[in-house]
Amino acid sequence: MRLKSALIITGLSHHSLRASHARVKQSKKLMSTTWHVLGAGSLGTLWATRLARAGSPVRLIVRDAARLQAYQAAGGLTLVEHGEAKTYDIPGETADSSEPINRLLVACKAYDAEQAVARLAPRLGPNAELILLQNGLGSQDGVAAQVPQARCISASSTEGAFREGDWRVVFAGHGYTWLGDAGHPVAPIWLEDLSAAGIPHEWSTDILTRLWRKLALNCAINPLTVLHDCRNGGLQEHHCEVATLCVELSELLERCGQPAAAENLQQEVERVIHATSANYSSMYQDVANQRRTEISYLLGHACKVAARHQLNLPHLNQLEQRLITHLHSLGLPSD
Ligand code: NAD
Ligand code: KPL
Repeated sequence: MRLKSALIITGLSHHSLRASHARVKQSKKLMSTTWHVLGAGSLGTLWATRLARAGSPVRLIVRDAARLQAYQAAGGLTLVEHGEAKTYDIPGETADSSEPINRLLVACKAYDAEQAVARLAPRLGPNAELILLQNGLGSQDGVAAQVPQARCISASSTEGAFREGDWRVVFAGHGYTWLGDAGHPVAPIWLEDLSAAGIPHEWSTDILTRLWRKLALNCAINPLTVLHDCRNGGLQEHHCEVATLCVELSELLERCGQPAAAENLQQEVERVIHATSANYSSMYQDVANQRRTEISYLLGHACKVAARHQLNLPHLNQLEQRLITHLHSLGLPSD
């Protein structure tokens, strides 16, 4: 009714209104900085499709020419949301393309990030910004060292997505993404692209604390779900083991200048175990699917930092050894 009266007042027809919306979207596309998305996996697809849907210019960077050919044959990226699939014909390219990159969303796994970004470094513009979606810690510093001229923004996300097939991703869990730059507290203007795309987010001035807190949660839960072969809820039967790890993780967080990340850690771990009791942890899923885990950027990173601080954390070290042995027994890498 309101639209109808607006059309009468402005003298516009439905057709010309639609055409003018399309023109606004098109001119937004022409004016805005392109989002280059590296990695057509779960999170890369989740971000690329929502940004493209909102009219932001997006280009997808895939591994090589063969993948590019396969992508083009598929006709775009498909996002399945609330059971409904929609395909977005986002232009694709490889790292060898020549177009400069000013905004890069790094959406590969932590163990691929440094090398993938190094290949793109020659294409980065003088004010380039990188958004790093990797879980855990360690890869962000590795990436930043490859591109000292660029601004690197880290992200910590509770959104969930999984690949249903090539170029097809299911939006499985609504959540939130915190973004921040430990060296520079001012928020970038492109956060408005995220709002327009309906990507729930918040600028964080303590992103390192958030990343450490998430890392600690992952260290207390994920390896044990693999070793006990259980869902997150199964850890309720291993209460003492979880509690002992939380004590050591809190000690580590305090020692490396992250006391806020240590606050009520055990309580938070127990809350997450309860709230996600029916789920399998991401590490459990990686192992079950014979995929490489991000161990080096989670438990491995925690143990490495503890050693650097000459902090003795026997249970955490023992957990790492048990996990490495288990991964080797399955023929999976432990780095
Ligand atoms: P994924 O394996 O689904 O996707 C990664 C993609 O990157 C793959 O398609 C891979 O081929 C591609 N890739 C790797 N190297 C590349 C290169 N050099 N050039 C082009 N493409 C390359 O991984 P994901 O689940 O999207 O996870 C990405 C990161 O986000 C991880 O650190 C993960 O822990 C984190 N994360 C994921 C979720 C989730 O729900 N999937 C949630 C929160 C955090
Ligand atoms: O983030 C997680 C994961 O599985 O990676 C939770 C659910 C918090 C368990 O550590």
